[in-house]
Amino acid sequence: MKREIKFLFYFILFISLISVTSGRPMYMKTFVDFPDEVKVCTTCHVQSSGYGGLNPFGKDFYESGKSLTPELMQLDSDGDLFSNIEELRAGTNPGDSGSTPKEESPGMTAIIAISAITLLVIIRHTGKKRK
Ligand SMILES: [Ca+2]
Repeated sequence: MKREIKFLFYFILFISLISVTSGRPMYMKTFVDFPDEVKVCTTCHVQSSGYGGLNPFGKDFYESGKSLTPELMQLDSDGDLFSNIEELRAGTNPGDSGSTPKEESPGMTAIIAISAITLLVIIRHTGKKRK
């Protein structure tokens, strides 16, 4: 009985090591120019374990010869209205329609520009009244 338990322990350890080392880090090199958020298995797979198959981007990536072709970059694999290149640059998942780049807000530059224009209009207007 002890021998069988020992065998089972080593078998499970062996299987665990195989599953850890059978990851596909070579595909991660393809995404070297993009944020770390997309250098994960779920960029192409449904699950991080690799089970569940490929997501829509993973299928398109596979069909494009496992490389980031210009055609693949222009596609919107997950149908969320953002192209794959937009999503990869933003660090969102191009294979998950629930993961999208955030809408850009006007930001401080626009607020400062509007304030400066308003201030100039007020100064000109009050300057004309004094004359
Ligand atoms: Ca998309």
